[in-house]
Amino acid sequence: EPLAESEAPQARNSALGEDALWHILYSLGRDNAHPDKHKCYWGLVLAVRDRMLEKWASVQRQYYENDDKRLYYLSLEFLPGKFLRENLLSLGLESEAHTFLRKYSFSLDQIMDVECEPGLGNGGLGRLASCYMDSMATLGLPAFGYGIRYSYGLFRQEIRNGRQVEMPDNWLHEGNHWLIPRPHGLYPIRFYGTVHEWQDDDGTLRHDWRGGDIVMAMANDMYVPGYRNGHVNCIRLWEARPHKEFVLSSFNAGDYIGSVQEKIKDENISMVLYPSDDAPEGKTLRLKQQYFFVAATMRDLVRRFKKLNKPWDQLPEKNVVQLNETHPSIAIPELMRILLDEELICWEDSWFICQKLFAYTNHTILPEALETWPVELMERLLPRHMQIIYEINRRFLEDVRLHFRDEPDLPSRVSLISDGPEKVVRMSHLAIVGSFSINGVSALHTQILRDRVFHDFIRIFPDRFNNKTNGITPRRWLRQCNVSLSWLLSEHLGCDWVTDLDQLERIRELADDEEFRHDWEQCRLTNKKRLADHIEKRNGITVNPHSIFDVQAKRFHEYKRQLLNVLHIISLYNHLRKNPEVMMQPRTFIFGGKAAPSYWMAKDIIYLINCVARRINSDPHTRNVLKVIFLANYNISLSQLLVPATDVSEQISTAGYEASGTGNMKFALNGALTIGTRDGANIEIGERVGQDNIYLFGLCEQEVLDMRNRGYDPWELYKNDGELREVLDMINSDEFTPGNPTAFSGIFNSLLSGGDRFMVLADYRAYAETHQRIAHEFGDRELWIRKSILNTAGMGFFSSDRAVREYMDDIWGVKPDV
Ligand code: 26W
Repeated sequence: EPLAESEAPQARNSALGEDALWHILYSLGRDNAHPDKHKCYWGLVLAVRDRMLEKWASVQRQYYENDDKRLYYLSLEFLPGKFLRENLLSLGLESEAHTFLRKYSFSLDQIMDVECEPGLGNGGLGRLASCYMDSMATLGLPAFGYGIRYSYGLFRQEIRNGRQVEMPDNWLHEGNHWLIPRPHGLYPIRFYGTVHEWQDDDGTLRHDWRGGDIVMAMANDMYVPGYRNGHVNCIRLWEARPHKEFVLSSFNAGDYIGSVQEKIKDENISMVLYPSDDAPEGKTLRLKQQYFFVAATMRDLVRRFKKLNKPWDQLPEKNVVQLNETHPSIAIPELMRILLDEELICWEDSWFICQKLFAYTNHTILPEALETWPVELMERLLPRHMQIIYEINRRFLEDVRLHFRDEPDLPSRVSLISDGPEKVVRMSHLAIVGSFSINGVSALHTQILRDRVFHDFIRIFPDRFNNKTNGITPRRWLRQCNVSLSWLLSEHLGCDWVTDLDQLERIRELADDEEFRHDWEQCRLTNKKRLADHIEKRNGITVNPHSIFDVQAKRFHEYKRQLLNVLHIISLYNHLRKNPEVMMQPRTFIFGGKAAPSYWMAKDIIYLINCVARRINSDPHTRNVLKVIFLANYNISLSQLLVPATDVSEQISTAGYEASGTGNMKFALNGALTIGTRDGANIEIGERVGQDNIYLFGLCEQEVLDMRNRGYDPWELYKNDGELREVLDMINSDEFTPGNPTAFSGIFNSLLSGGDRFMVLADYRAYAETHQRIAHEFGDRELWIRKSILNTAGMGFFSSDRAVREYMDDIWGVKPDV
């Protein structure tokens, strides 16, 4: 244990292990005489949880006593990863846990195998939410995460015959003691129904939303301890339950079994996470999920505020709501409905409160990912909200017409409702109009929002837009996942870097120290061997831990260009076959990631990688220098294994498309060198680690636009670049799928006749040349390790502690309460 255990006295005096044994018997009802690893795991969980709950309860009391302003972080996705190790670390209980486990001859690693990981998110956006929750607790902020307790998280990915197969992720099948259900005080949530108008005594028109279906929202709480500061926050995940009175209606209707079944369907709302992170599915169930969790959350917020007995105009002084993407933006009309219809506050005051309460983060500029909902659906499911949205829009457009008299087209461009063949509500416009802050997630991304995506709104609300470059938590993404490097860092820096990542700057000078470089390389090798063992076990393939570990791990999407990576691998393979005598730097290319189940092109790319891998890995001519590995079911746990073992991190999206990226930060923080485009946060990583220590290549965002405007013809590149043509022709033949020459014609066509929307071929040559440089420089061990150290040294800025502090100071106005 390189880091000091918490000095703070534990409220619980008994040893952790004693408590674990106690829980095995009295909470789990199992014999605790000779606990196996499952019992040890569950016992430990409960013992750790006790300690967390004590702190949580006192922190909640403190929030009321100090009348703190509260932050509500609303997100349809969270990806916390496994809890046990993280919570032990944060609470300073690691060595106590080791002592307990040693008695029964288990290691913490073995015990962690028992835990399953909550996959309550798709990728970047959900993981960011979890990193931020960690930082908020570590900074001691009065913060509350809110989301959905999906019964099934993101599908488990299996690879069968080279193709992705989706399996259900029944993560709760054994129960989960990290999650505490709160079956008392459920909230009723309404859907459908009608709006009744009436006049009150002084003639004001009032609205009442009545009838329809009621679904109950039950809280499940997940706890987030700060790092050794005694602070514990909570993420409240809503679960749908049938209304308790349903039996009565079925009785009246006569069809008992039928009505019960009907009502059980209500639970479907929180059944499963939508597995798409590109194009939203315009499905009723998805909108129901959004409204369900938002309505329950706003109930919680209003309930807590009412306890304070303060006038309504102080709601935004005591609360702030951060919307993670537009997914929870129905919160804006929902709060309007509560204020107007239930609290009988006038429109102007209600709107004033709303606009001071909400802040919105945008995470994507892909036009197909911008959320819209058909007016017709919204009118049926949420009739009162649709009325309110129309009224928000009417007043907003009136204002726009007044201020921009000479721009008659502007109102229709910024309207919350778009007139197409089908009228839809543009959720991003709703979020912008209803929020006091709108932020992008990297400098480039925010600039693109200003210049292109939300250009009209910049002129209407110039002060609302701001940048908050993403960050990652150093607790999970260095201290926890890279124990050997953490030891080395703490040996030279002390332990403070864990909560003050700028301290890493101080290892810059050690890059010149030969002994330090040696130790650095040993740490990296240990991690690479661990990954090699895993690959051997999972894929049955032996990889050389001294080869370059080149990793691309992220969701599969055309814009992320896993294709560019495979095209290059195939050309390396061709080169090797043609020149069997040349010496080549041994390389291991590793892929991980899931494709949305309905995204056929992305699934074809996974198939291509697996076919290429099969071919290359079994070719005796190239076996010792080139390996291609696809690791199935990429998730947080697998990421924690990959990140510390990576030499080269692939961040090669078409410039302008990756809002930020956060994987890029994890790899660089652990000493990987990035090969990347000038996209998202890659640009800022380059500025921090130094241009000599990153491999940026290819078209920049402006060049992508220019080239497209000039008329980009991928066939030209096909004709002129023989090496590239050979690779493409192989894909368009049965080379990798013997007997089936059309397996990849979809891919081939998208790159050529389809116009190559993501400019894969345009960047190919620059990419291949950059890889050549990398292979060369990797061979110079002193040079490479130096660069690796300088990457870690420069990454302090990308701590989520920094990011959260910026949100706190510039947007939220909340203060630490520790
Ligand atoms: C409604 C369908 C849908 C679902 C999720 C559309 C879009 C999304 C997310 C915005 C996708 C996402 O995770 N975006 C990623 O967010 C990260 C955190 O800010 C960024 O680092 C990534 O660049 C961005 O792709």
